[in-house]
Amino acid sequence: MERTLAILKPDCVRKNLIGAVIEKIQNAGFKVVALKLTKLTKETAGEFYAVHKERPFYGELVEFMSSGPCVPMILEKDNAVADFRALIGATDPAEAAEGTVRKLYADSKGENIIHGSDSQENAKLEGAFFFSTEEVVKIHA
Ligand code: 3AN
Repeated sequence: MERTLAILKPDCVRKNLIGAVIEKIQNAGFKVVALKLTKLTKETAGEFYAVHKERPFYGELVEFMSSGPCVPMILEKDNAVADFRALIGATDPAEAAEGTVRKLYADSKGENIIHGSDSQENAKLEGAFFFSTEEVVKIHA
């Protein structure tokens, strides 16, 4: 069983779409094994997106990700990383496939509703960024 780290971004929370997006995720076969509502500071958002530090949109991304509460989750499923990336769609909602979360709900490349880890290695690092070992359930009914 593989795991990935998802974040319902501040635009998702502001638009009252937490339930709708989680329903879609669960209907696609993902089990939620950790979940919280939290708010990143500019410092923690900057740390999370440190790999994008040199990108022109870094400042905007840090501002946005610290602009309101978000919902990080660890999700479990066979082939979780790739299957979740397929479920959320391309970074730019205009390019995202029909029926994907970003196509349905996102406004722009910057405010694109949801994050999904891009590799198993990053899924582990990102999961540990938000959750302690005790916060991840061991057995899921
Ligand atoms: P993804 O989230 O699809 O893996 P990345 O890793 O290329 O996309 O980018 C990380 C985040 O940076 C995206 N989720 C998006 O919020 C933001 N981002 C990416 N490209 C742009 C851009 N051109 N303008 C503004 N924000 C961007």
